[in-house]
Amino acid sequence: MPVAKTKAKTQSAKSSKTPVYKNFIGGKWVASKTGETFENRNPADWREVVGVFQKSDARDVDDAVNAAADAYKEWRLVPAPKRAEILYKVGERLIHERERISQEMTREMGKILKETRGDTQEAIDMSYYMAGEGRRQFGHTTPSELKNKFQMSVRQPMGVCGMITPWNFPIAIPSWKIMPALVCGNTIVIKPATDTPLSVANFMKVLDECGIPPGVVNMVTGSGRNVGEPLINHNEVKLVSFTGSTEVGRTVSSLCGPSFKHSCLEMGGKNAQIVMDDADLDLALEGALWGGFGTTGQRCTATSRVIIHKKIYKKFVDAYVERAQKIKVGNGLNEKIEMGPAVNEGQLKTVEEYVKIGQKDDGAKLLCGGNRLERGDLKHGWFHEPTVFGDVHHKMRIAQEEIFGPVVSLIPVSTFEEAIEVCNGIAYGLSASIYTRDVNKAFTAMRDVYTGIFYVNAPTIGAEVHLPFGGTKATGNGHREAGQAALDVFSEWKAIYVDFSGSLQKAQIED
Ligand code: UN1
Repeated sequence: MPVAKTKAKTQSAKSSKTPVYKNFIGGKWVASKTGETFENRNPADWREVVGVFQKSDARDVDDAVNAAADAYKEWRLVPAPKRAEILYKVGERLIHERERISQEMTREMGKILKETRGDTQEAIDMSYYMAGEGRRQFGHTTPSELKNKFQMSVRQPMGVCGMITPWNFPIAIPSWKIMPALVCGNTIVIKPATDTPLSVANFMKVLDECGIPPGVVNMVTGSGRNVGEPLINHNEVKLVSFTGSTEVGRTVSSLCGPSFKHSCLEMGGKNAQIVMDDADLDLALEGALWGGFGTTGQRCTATSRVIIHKKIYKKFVDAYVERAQKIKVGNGLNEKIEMGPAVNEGQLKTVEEYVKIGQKDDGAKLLCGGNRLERGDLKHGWFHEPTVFGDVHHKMRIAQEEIFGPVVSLIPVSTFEEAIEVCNGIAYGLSASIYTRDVNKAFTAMRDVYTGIFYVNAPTIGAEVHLPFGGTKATGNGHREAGQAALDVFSEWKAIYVDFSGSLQKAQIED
């Protein structure tokens, strides 16, 4: 996912009605030591300031990490089922607050209400799922090779976890990180994306109201340079969990490397949906449209490539373009709207840049879209037409690089083998899918496509919280979020041996 860029500053004077949000440190809402703030504007209408947030620096990070380190001393000793009781309450409270939180999320980052409700739902699902782990977190017991010796493995928490979260899933992704970290007994400092601090502030408020002890969860808002980096570099931070661009992920990894600090990185994607000649074409069409233009294409899992068998290429492409042109673009608070704006001006410019690259450098065929939308009220937001390129060669830049916007490349192929090769022929490995009625092809693709997530007869988006989420190659560094896999990120195994023989027994040594 590309780096967040700050929104345009066209309205400098703050209205007295604009809410001001503070950092959440040690159970209190506190102003930044810098005394400075930044504005969070609505990408569907940037005349609206959604809120004013703290422009924090390393001093605020230090306060937050110290609060988290202090709280860790007690929190790690709270029995996991008791920790989980708070998580259950959070799930319930989020259900009650879902509508308000989702409306505010649409206002701060633009995706349509149905999707922000889904985003909040993911946080609810994750709260309940990880609450269940309060009574599981299973380890192993196993027989010893020696007499009168007992052995087992247990999970131990790690301490203060630093979290850096993106703007495209403003509450779901923080929940993927916060909930498993909490149930394992860690404490947290989170830096939300500068485009979506309100959703994380809402999450903090819910956690606080549900009885999270002071200091267990802390939020510091501000830039990557002034908050993110000091957080990553802080000695007391034992692990950094990051979701964002591959470029920033590389920096996170290199900052963590020298001290062997753990890092869990979720980064870019360039996901493909394969449509075979025997596919249910209507189903494949619905999937590719939803996967390509849902969330304005701003998902790591977005279907930004559709690999289509030549036999059905023309039929599929005609239908796809016709439908893409009909997508209703506008303010996501209007229930009739199907696609919202880009999150900010920088993101819109990236999309415009790639449209040029597609046409001029790559020489692909622009089949529809390609322009910024500026009619009527849309001129006050960062809107772009759903854009489709046809006859795309898989090596073209638009088919290789993550655009993170409503731009889809349609790639013709002649055989199933070629489809798999093209699907795998990119730097990333997050998600992919195949539409086919041939069970042999489906199973072959399940085996041979090298991604962290794979779908059969479904789009590349829509992962559920109880299965591992993440990818291969430049998408990740070997970790997975969500599911049981998340416990491995937020805890460390300890193997425990208890010798009750009363004598020195030497493992592996013959007497
Ligand atoms: C992302 O794209 O950054 O699988 C997260 C999905 C969602 C999560 C996407 N549940 O599409």
